[in-house]
Amino acid sequence: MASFALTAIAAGALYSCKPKGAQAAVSGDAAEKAYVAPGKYDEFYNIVSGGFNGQLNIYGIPSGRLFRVVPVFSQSTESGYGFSEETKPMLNTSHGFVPWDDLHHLAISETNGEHDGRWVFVNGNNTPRIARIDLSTFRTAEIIEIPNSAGNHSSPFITENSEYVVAGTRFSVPLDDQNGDVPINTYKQNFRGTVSFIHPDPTTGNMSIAFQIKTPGVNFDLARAGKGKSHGWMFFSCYNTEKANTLLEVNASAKDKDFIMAVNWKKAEEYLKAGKGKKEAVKYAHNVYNESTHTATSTMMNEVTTLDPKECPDMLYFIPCPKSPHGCDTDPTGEYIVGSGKLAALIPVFSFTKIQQAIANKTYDGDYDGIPVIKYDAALYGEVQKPGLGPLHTEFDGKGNAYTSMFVSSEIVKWNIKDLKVLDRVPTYYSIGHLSIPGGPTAKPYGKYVIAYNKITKDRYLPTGPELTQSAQLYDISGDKMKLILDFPTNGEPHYAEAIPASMLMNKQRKIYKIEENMHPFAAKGEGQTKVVRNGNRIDVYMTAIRSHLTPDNIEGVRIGDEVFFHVTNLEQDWDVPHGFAIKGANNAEILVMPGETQTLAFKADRVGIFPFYCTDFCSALHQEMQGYLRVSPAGSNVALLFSTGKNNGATANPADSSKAKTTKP
Ligand code: K7E
Ligand code: CUA
Repeated sequence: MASFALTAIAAGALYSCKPKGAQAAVSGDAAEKAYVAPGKYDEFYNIVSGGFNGQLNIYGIPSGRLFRVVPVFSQSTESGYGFSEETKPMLNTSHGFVPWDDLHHLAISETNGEHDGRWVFVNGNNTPRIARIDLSTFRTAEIIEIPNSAGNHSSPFITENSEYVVAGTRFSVPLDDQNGDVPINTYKQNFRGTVSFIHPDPTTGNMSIAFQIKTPGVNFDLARAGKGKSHGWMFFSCYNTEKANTLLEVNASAKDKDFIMAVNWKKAEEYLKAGKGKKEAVKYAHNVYNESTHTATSTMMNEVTTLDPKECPDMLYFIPCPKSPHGCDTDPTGEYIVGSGKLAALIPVFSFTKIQQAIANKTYDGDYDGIPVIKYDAALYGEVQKPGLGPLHTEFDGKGNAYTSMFVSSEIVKWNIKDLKVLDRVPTYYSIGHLSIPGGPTAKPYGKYVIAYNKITKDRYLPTGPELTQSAQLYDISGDKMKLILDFPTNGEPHYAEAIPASMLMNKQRKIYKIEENMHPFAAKGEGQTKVVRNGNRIDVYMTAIRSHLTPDNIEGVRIGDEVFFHVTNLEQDWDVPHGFAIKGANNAEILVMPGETQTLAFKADRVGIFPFYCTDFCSALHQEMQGYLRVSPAGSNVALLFSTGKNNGATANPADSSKAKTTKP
C-alpha cells in the first residue's frame, strides 16, 4: 500500500514540477519495474566505469542504487587506498607514483564464454595499466603497467576462458627500446602500435604479459574476442589509418574506410612456441596486493616478449570498415562482428566464416604495411541501413537481436542480426556512449534490460553549477519494444559497464580477515601486543582498534622531526565493523581498517603540542569516545617514550617546557 502511495506522489511530481523541456518519458507503470522495495535485493550488480575519476562504481539493477565506489587508479579518501603505506605501491609505475588515471572499460572473467564472477579487469588509459579487482572483496588486487603503449584505450577485452586480457594502444608512439627523440612529423617512419596479451593465472588471477604484437602505427580504439567458432581470434577497430600526426579531426577522417584488425592469437602462440618471440628491454611496474600481509608490493619488470608480423605471416589481417570505427563487437555465437563507424551512415556486419574463406582464397585488396587487407565484400555479411547517426557500441540480448548506441542521434537502435532490419528505437537523454545488457558481451546474455550511459543530462536533473551529472538510463527489453523505466545519475563519467546476476556474487563475499592469519609485520593481534618502538627518528606504533577504544590511546615521547607510523590492527571479527583512524595535521587521508586487517597511516611531527587522534567510522554508541592523544615535544627533549590505555603512568612535564613557561610569564 505504502508503495502505491509513493509512486502516485512521484508520478504527480514528475508532471507538476516538470522543468521546461524535461521529458516525462516514464509512466507510473513502467517505473514500478525499477522499484526495489526497501529491504529487497536487486537482481543484478552493475559494474560501471567511473571514467576520468579512475574508479569503478557498483550499482544495483533495476533500482540504480549506488552500493560502492571501488578505487582502482585513484586515491580514495574514503578507504585510504593510495594513502595508506600498504596501498601506495599499488599506484607505482615506471614514471613513479601516479595516483590517477582514466578508466574506460572493464571485462568480467569468463569460463566457457560465460561470466564466472571471479574478477573484473579494467584499463587505465593515460599511463597504460590494467587492474584486476577481486569480486569477493570489491578491492583492487593487482595492477600491471603496459610497456610499448600510450593511451591504453582498446583495453581490456577478455577471451572465452580468460586465457588473455587484451590491450591495444590508442596512440602509436616510438617503441620503448627505440630512440623516441624524433621529429613528430616522422610519424609514418617511427611510430608503431602494439597489442598486448596479458595472461591471468587461472587459479590466482595473477597477471603477466605473455606477449605483445607489433603493428602498423594506427590508433586502436576498441576490441572484442572471438567466441565459439571464432575463439582464438581477436578483433580490434582501428582509426587514423591515414597515420596523421596533427589535426586528426580532419586528417584522420580522410579515408572512406579504416580497418578492423583480426588477430589469430592461436597462431601467435604457435610462433611463440617456435621461438619467434623477441625479448626486448622495457620498464614497467607490476603491483600486487597480498591479503595475508595486507600490503602491496611493486616490482619493476624489465623485459617483454614481442612478435613482429613480418616474421609471423597469417597472424594479422585487416578488414576495411567504414569510417573511423569505434566499437567492434562480436555476437554471442561468435559468427558476426559488428563495426560501428562513428562517421558512417550504416553498420557493417562481418561474417567470421566469410573472413576464413577470404583468407583461404586470398581474396585480398593488397596489403597495408605488409599485412593482407581482405576485400570488404569478401568479409561482409551485410549492412544495417539507416540505423541512426554516430553508431558507437553494440550489445546483444541472446535472442538474435543487437542493440547499438547512437551518439549523434541520441538513441538506442535494436536490430535483428540475421536480416539486419531495424526493429525498434528509443531516445536517450542525451548523447549515449556505451550501453550494457546483463551478460551482453558473453556467449549467453541474460537479456532483460539495456542500460544507456549518457554524456549529457541537461534538463533531466537539478542543476549543480557549471557541471551537470552524467547518467544512466534503464530500459526494459523483455518485450518487442524497449521501454524506459529509470534514470539514475552516475559517479564520474561512465564509459563501459557490465551487469552480472546478484546470485553469482552475493554469497561469496568476504566478511572478515581472520586475525590469526594476519601476517602484517606490524600487526598487533591482541592488545597485549601493542607497543611503541623508536628507531632513530622513526616511531612505529603497534595499535589495535576494537569497540570502543584504541590501544594505546596516550602516547608521549615523540619529538619534532620524528616520523610516526600508526599501524592500526582492527581486532573485530564481525562482518561490516571497520574502524577508521585519523590524526590532526597528518598530510594524508584517514585509513579505514577492515576486521582482522592492519593498515598504516604515516604522520610527521612538525610542531610541539598535543595531537588528538580518533576513529572516523561510526562503529558503536561509544564511537565518539574512540579517541586518544599524541604528545609531541621539542627536538632533543628527554621526555620518555610512554604509551598506555586506561591508566596514567606517571609521565612528567618536560623541564625545558616548564622553565620556558615560567620565564614567559609577565
Ligand atoms: Cu566509447 Cu572510451 Cu569505450 Cu567511452 S569509449 S563512450
Ligand atoms: Cu571505531 Cu568508531
